[in-house]
Amino acid sequence: MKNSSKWASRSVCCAILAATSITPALAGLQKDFGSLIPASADDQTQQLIITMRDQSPDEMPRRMREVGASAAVALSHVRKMSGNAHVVKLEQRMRHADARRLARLLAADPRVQSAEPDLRVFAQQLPNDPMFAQQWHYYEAAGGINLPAAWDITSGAPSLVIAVLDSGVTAHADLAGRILPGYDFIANLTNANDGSGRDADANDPGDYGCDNSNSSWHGTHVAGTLGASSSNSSGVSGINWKSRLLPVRVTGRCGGYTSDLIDGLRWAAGIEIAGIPSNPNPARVANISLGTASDNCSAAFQSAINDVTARGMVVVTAAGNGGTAVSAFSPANCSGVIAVAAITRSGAKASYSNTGSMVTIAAPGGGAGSGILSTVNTGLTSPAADGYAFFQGTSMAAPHVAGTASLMLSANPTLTPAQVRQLMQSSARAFPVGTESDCHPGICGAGIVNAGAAVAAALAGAPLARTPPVPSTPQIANTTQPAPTWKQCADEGGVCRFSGTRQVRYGGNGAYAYKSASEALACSNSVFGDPAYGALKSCQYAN
Ligand SMILES: [Ca+2]
Ligand SMILES: [Ca+2]
Ligand SMILES: [Ca+2]
Repeated sequence: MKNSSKWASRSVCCAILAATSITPALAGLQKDFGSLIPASADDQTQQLIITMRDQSPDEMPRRMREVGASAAVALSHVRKMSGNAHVVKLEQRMRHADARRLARLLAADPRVQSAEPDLRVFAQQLPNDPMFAQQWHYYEAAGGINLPAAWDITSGAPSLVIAVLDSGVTAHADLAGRILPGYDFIANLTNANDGSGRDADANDPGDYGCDNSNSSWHGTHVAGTLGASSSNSSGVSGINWKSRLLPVRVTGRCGGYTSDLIDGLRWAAGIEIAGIPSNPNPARVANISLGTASDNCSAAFQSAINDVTARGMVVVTAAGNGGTAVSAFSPANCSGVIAVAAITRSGAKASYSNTGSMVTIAAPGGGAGSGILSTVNTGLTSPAADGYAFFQGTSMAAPHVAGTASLMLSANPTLTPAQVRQLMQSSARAFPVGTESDCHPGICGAGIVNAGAAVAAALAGAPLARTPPVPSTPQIANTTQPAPTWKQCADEGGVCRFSGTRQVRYGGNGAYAYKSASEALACSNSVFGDPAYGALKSCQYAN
């Protein structure tokens, strides 16, 4: 058991039809609903359920085609189902979130009573990791986060990135394939404990040797909760099974400096840091299970949080383990963060948890005898063998919330950080009463994070996209020039390869930046600039 007070601180493309008029309200929203997606993805459908106001069965296939044409999508009638609704097929699969946006567009048609995606459902699947049964914090009614219900909707989008600002991550079989190359931002040689200042190796060499302490493997434990290899018949389960983890090393022996944390946070979000190579994998979620006693949020830290939040990053941080007021603990007392208090297995307030009105939400951090089980290393100093251990603390509570945020953004990448926060709070579970130390709103946040309800709310809350900007190259078919067909070539962070010189676009959800290139082009913000939205970005070339 670790000392809980330690802070080591988106075709229907090309189905452009001219036969029917397009109502002005819908103009500009036709075009693309999502990018091409792999056939293996769970969160996709090729069907809608539509109920017409005129429910007579006459010429339903033609009427469905006309409704689709008004929205510039090809709809083919499959069959009438119960309740006077109809199953309608799309030309190709699209993600559930995109299908929901399309359905809302169709529902705006006065001929349509209702339209919704025909979501694919799956048997409730639990991971086969042998230690999952000991991870009460994922599923128990009193102190768990209702995670299996979230997994029914998504276990994570492969293109999403979660930054782990912590002590680095050490090699572990149950994290294999889950970790991106990160960066080590520790400038101070004593803290670094790896013989050098800042470097490209974010592995945790151990943080032993401060007051004779053993190594904590704090970052490895937090990373395992966020995203251990799951349903791999080995070890523990992580909250997110598919999104990638970006280790940003900011604490080591005897902690670390806020200045390194600030630089690391901006870098994680894809902001350039002088002297450091660009981050090719900008994160949408950052977990900061770190902090320090401070009566106010430092101006420099608040500025960094504002910068990364403006880029769509959700910043989750621990409320702190002092058992005192969260207002005296930073960065939990900074504006715009999701500050997480800890509850025990019974759902009671954890004795160590900081509390107060600045807490956003609560999550399991464990208590004596019932900690949070995740990945560690067995080395007392330097890394030795893979291990698993129960830790407790708000450091352990925060990744339950950051992991849930990553699943919400996987289900609906258009959500802003403020929307993630609001949906997470409104879907939270009420604190149990009659524990020895009840939590309640006002001291422990809106409630206990409910991953299943939060991810469902994220999916249902898909906002209708704003009108896409007019692209710099012709997009819509007209009588003289056909629109190009776009071929998917890379996810964000990858390299788009093609033959000859072609137009390449980067973005999603109808918003794209365009470049002309020969042979290959990196699919990243730094090459294309950042389209105003389309958080789940990918690249396609004109075929
Ligand atoms: Ca170093
Ligand atoms: Ca290093
Ligand atoms: Ca596992």
